Amino acid sequence: MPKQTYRNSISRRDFLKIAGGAAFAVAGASAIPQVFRRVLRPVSVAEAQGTPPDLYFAGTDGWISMPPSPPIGFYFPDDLAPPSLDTYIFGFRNITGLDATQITNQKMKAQHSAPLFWVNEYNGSNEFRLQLTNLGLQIRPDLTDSHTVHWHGFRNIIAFYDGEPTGSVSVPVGRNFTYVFRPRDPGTYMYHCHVEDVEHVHMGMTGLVFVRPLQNGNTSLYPSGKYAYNDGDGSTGYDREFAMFISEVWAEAHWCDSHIQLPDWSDYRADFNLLNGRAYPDTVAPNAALVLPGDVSQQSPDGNYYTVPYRRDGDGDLIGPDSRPDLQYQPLSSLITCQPGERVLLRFANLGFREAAMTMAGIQMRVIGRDATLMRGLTSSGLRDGADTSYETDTILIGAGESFDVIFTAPDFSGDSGSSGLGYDTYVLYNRRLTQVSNLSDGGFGGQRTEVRVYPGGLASQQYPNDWGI
Ligand SMILES: [Cu+2]
Repeated sequence: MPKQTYRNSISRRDFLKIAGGAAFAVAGASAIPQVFRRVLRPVSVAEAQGTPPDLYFAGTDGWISMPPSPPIGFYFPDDLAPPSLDTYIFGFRNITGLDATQITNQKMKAQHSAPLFWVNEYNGSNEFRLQLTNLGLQIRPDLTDSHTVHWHGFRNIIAFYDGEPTGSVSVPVGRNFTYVFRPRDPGTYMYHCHVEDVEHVHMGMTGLVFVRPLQNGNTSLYPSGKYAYNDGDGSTGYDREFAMFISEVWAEAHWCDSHIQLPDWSDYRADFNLLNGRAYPDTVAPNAALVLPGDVSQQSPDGNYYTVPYRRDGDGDLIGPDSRPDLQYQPLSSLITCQPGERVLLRFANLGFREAAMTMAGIQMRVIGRDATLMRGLTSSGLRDGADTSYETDTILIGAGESFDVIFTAPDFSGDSGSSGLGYDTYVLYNRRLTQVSNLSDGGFGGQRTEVRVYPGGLASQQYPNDWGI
């Protein structure tokens, strides 16, 4: 679990004594004492550490959209939010391939959850490099916090790249730094900023990352050649994969951060419960992804993407799905699409502060990995080639900081388009802790809930995780 750390420069309490007041947030940058102004140097890709990075992320603040809900005191919707948005966040953005002006434009354009990314298992030469720049917080220039990337559960980290700020470097406002990883253990992980981590994690600097196994590409064990682990027998082979990142929004804390107030974290009470940064029904809204033919800016040398390429405009800003422009900064859908007989991998990770009971109604899931570890016993050889400890269930209990990999086989299509005439069968995936599927709206549904839609056929193969294939 995260632990409290110290601020590296001036605390908010100290700042309030100096600057004295809440009018500051709306007064804007001109009201900032000179000592707090930071001149952003151009932050194009740094060459100082040698090899250019595979991915380049920015840390900043921003605004997102929760589903229509009754007001939560004066905390929600936030009265400072831009039109159609309602919740203040801190977060990351993928700025790979943007020029210096476009990068500077991304201040106050954070997304939630943080960009999903993946890397290939280390094969002796393919180190993975992630550069991070800190654009600062537009709404809170008084908060001169650094940011880091901490890869939670990563086994082979050296302290220099760990991102825990008391034991490694962190990235101050206007600076950048390149993390280098040799990912040796396939599986599903999460990452987050480790500075002021209760706050920065909860505010949105948190996302999912996974490591693809060396076994990938071997079509003799499973026809797709896609695997969750180096299983040796194809048991973790899959046809489609979907990230399911669990996080929460406590409206009071988010309002406090936009209004220069300090939330009391011992009062924690999440109002919205999110999958991939959205609360139901927004979880089943489309992806805002775009794979550009010939776009190699986010591809590894073997042609694999490292992250989902989201739609961007000429300024480098994100563009939401056509039908839901308000989801501009929550680009990843949680809708699961599949065809009968296909094996579907779900990668769950939880960086909310509470346990979730994710339940698939009517379809058995097989847990094939936990905490980036194949569900198989360790033998004296030091390999995970012992007893099969995978198991079938309809519910996984997933605590904060845990990850689960599950595979289910898509059931037969009923052959009945039903009264809805939609042309697919629908199953529900939801958090059985019923307070965590509510977003306070009439009917009591919302929060951590999405759907599995089984189509009789006609889906295209996936180009990226969570791709609908439609
Ligand atoms: Cu941070």
